[in-house]
Amino acid sequence: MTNAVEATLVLVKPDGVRRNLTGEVLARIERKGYTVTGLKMVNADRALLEKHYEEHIEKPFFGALCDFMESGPIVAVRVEGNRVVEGFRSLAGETNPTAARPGTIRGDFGRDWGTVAIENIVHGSDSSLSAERELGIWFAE
Ligand SMILES: Nc1nc2c(ncn2[C@@H]2O[C@H](COP(=O)(O)OP(=O)(O)OP(=O)(O)O)[C@@H](O)[C@H]2O)c(=O)[nH]1
Ligand SMILES: [Mg+2]
Repeated sequence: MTNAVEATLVLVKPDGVRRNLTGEVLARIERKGYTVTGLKMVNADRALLEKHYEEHIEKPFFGALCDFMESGPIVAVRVEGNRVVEGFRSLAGETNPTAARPGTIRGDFGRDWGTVAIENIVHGSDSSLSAERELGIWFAE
């Protein structure tokens, strides 16, 4: 763990965009003191998602995860700050929104909806290596 300025990839997933939570997510990032340095709306296709979620391709939920991520536009955000990778994961909360603590994005706005794919509003890179890789995918020129 270093304390240098770093960047992370945040995605407001289709459920977050549909529920008009994009502004809420951006506000929490900014109020925490992180800086938004890139922002775009993307309709992800399967090829993009296979790159993004390559670690999950063999998982039984992968098809449902892709269907969910293709179900509407995604807002991709590049965020900068000291230890922002860890910091945003902390703002997001646990993967499962039922278990995520109140005060986190997933804990305050998410719940289980009975769907195969867990709808949990946001994605945040899980390491600075993942962040570099994922930013290259979503913000490639
Ligand atoms: N149905 C189901 N979906 C899962 C499971 N594990 C992960 N997922 C889905 O796959 C996504 C990626 O999983 P992970 O990378 O392990 O979780 P995460 O890092 O908290 O979530 P992301 O920020 O989206 O990468 C999750 O956000 C869920 O939508 C699972 O056990 N069952
Ligand atoms: Mg992940």
